[in-house]
Amino acid sequence: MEVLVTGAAGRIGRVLLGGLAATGHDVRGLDSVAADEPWADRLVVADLATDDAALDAAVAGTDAVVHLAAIAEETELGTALASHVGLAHRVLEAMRRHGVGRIVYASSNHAVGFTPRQPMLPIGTRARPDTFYGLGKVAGEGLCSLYHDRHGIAAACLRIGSFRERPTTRRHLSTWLSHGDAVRLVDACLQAPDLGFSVVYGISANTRAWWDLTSARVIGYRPEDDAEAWAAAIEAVAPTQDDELDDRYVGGEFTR
Ligand code: 15L
Repeated sequence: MEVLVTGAAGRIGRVLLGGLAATGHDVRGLDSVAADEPWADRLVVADLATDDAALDAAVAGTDAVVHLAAIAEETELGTALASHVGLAHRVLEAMRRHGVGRIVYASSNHAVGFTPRQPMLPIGTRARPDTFYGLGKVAGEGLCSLYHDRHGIAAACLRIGSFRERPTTRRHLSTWLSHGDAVRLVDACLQAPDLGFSVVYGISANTRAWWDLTSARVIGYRPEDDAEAWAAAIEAVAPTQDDELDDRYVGGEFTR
């Protein structure tokens, strides 16, 4: 498929650009900053927030957009809404103009972060954002739902956990998303024949997972990694007071 990745020079974008290309997709990227990577020639450097011409040129002719571009941390409310809803709106409008029928939207586990920890959290649990960042992601998911219902754009909203090369904290033993599984998850969203509108948790096959991966498996996600391989090393260090506080809610440190 021809795929545009926004935020391609970011932490997740860099992995996806290489990973999706390796699985056979024809991938291009858009970001406001350059990346010194082997695929730099496929990255357009432009400001998604203001550059209509660059956005139109990047979206035209693609089969799907993976929309990652956003500020991936807590900000004040106006900035969060501009980042998580405003940018997504610009992307969805460009997709509508150019007849692009599928979006993969980088949401976050922080959309439900103030949910108390429990053995297995279904995807249908009510939104419980833990920050303005999480609230922006809830609203971004709502925007994808609107464009699905109003314009027929298929959408996968990924409530991404802890995207890291490897897990490093106790919480990561449950929330880790490996680089390889991130590529597998996005690839499944791109290829699912009946995607419709879908919200899924984005984590690896962690033994201690507390987010239910059923909706992700339905669209074809087959995770291969498990944070448990690092459990002994992580648990060899005594838990800190922060670890204990982070245990109360699924959003961990964002709820402190
Ligand atoms: C996120 O959504 C953040 O962007 C990332 O920095 C991590 O904090 C992650 O969630 C997490 O919950 O570990």
